[in-house]
Amino acid sequence: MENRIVLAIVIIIGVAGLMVYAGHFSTLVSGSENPAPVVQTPGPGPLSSSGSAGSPGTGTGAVQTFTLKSINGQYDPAVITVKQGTTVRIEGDPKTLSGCMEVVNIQGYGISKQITSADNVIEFTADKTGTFPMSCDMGIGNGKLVVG
Ligand SMILES: [Cu+2]
Repeated sequence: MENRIVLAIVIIIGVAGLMVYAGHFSTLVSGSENPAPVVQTPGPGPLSSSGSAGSPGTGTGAVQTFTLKSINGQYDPAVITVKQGTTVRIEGDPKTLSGCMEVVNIQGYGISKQITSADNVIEFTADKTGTFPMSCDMGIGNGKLVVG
């Protein structure tokens, strides 16, 4: 009789432990579904020194550089926002973009790039407007390229 009670307690503790573990895990996973709204605003920037001060311009011909890192499987910045026509230069951080995060894909732009310390630059012209998912091959990273 007492053995059964002890067994029941052990099972309850075990199940509770599993639930805590699962809860923790799903928190980690769902946490990556809510990227902090880190937005790099294009802004006039010092790049457009062509004298058209005050006007944001079309962005055509401008180059915008971003350093892309991974923090706990989440891209930083999570959102890259540029104007249409901008030349986007993404310099991947090979230290944090490691493991499967080494490959950066931008859907809709046909970009799939392996970031290494020897070659860490993704460069393209943001000629299509929209929101384009950015992730590793497994869909982790949960980034976005927003072209407006
Ligand atoms: Cu991955």
